[in-house]
Amino acid sequence: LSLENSLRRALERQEFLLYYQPQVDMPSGRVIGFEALIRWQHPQMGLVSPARFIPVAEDSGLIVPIGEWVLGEACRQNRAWQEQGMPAVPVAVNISALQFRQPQFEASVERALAESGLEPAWLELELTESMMLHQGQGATDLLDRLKARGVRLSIDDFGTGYSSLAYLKRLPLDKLKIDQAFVRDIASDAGGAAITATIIQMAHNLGLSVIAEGVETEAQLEFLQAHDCASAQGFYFARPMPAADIRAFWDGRR
Ligand code: G
Ligand code: G
Ligand code: MN
Ligand code: NA
Repeated sequence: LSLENSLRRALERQEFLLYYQPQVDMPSGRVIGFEALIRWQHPQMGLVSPARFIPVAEDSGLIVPIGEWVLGEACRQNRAWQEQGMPAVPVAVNISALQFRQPQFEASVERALAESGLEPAWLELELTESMMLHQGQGATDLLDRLKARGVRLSIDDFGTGYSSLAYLKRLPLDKLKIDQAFVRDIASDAGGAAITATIIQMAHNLGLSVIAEGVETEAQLEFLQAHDCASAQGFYFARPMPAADIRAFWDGRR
């Protein structure tokens, strides 16, 4: 059976699950949100990495129903955490370019919110620079409407998209996520450090929040704090983990 065919059946067989990776405030270490990251528990292959199946899902169009499932499940889980008494924070969901271009995308966001009862402010959509590049007025209007609803908008992998920066002032964005490649190079490469510092500064100047991704070491953390980066995500703080482990993680931090 091809990966694509297995993928096709995975939704109905409920083989997907979401892991969640905490995002923390610096220097307090307070949890300020979670990123939802899909995993595929295949009955024979075991846990399949999204790096392997997301490209297949994108090429086959299956990313659309899969992405709709992710939106619904992330909203449902975040609402459930709130009902269990955890402090309300946003859950960030990765959106594929193909999913974003579907006419029903906005309706799928609304459905996820309505079915879960989650307030829009506790949902964050992770978009990419390349998605902004080829989009016209329709996409700007769509983002304006989502923003007016209270949904948060961030740019994932910021700095890798080869796009013009003009969209940053045109679109109603909330946050830039500094790509892990720059963060990884902070200690070893003057270029990585310079780019990271510049993105932080630019975000401040534009009134956007900024988060560093892929933080793994104390040295990276120190650099980020010295450059006023207010939040971070990475193995240094926590790996992505199943929803059931998030409660314990949170309790251990209070
Ligand atoms: O969590 P991990 O490092 O395995 O993720 C690998 C890649 O898969 C990352 O680029 C991440 O953005 C992407 N990814 C993870 N979950 C989702 C998802 O729900 N939807 C989409 N479109 N991409 C995802
Ligand atoms: O493309 P996106 O930024 O959504 O990808 C997130 C991916 O980064 C996930 O696969 C997640 O598992 C991975 N990730 C998260 N934190 C770290 C980290 O500290 N180091 C590395 N190498 N990968 C990380
Ligand atoms: Mn992401
Ligand atoms: Na990223």
